[in-house]
Amino acid sequence: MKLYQSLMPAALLLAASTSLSSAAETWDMPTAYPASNFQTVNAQDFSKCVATGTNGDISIVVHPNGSLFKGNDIKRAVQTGQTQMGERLLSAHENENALFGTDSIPFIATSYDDSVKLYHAAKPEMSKLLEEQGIKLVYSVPWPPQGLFFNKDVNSVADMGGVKVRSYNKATARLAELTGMVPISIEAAEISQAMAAGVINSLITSAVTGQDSKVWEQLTHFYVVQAWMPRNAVIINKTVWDGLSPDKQKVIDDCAVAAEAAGIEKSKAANDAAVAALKSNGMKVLDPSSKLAGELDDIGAKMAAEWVAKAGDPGAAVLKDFKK
Ligand code: PCA
Repeated sequence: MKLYQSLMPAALLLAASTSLSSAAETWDMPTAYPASNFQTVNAQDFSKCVATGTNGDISIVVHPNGSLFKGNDIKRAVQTGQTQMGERLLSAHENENALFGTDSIPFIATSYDDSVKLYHAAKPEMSKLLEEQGIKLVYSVPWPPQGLFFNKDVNSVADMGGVKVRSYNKATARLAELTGMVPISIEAAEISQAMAAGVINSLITSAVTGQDSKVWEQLTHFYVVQAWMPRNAVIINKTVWDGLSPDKQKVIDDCAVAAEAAGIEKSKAANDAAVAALKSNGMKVLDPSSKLAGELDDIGAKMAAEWVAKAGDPGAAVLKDFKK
């Protein structure tokens, strides 16, 4: 009787602590792009992978299209713990540190293979920067190469003068300046509205974001200039991460590796489908004239030099590693 009595609370305690440590948690994951976009579909697949791997202990709810936080607010929301996770275009934070803009240096990495190589060269330094901000980098997936959308023939930089273009990071804004365009910062979720209202009449983005924005309703030309391949990064609040058991951290790491590989394939397929959609909706999909391509090359070289000057030794080390 005595033994039974003394064992009982321990057993109850154990049961209670077991159910506590395996209590199901629900996390938020805001993103800035539509539910049907390949980045979002990939994030949903990642969420399923984590749910399966943790036997339902961690459910990640993806909130697409800026519905929970606007793109520009997602990184800070993760950093301050307003959300556990989030997906963000890190190059939009190049003003904090040039390293965040590594993927948007013009004409450096314009193929998927090179994008992966550049990412791996930049990742250690970028992860360190993020950790200092209380954020852990989980995975990252490149957008398709960036092109130029207009509502007219553009055969040289002179034809771009005065055009109002949507910018989404420092590189898009700088490219606009150097080509005589007027950059206007607009969230992806608001592009269609801004085009319809005449706030912008040009985009620097992928065929995919052009398709997502039904760009053919206002614009007519897509120039395949392959400027760069910016990346979205899925990030997690470091305190949340540090509070996880090693088993759960491993599930997330494994799902992240799978998401990076699958994301690249989704990005390629989405680009092909988007180019087809632009054409079938009557848009001209064109290579730039040799004059335009040459002028953009010169501007790209200037921007790359500016980036190197800003990024200093860590930036030079990243590019050296990428080129070897
Ligand atoms: N789409 C995103 C980033 C790059 C891209 O292709 C956007 O335009 O916001």
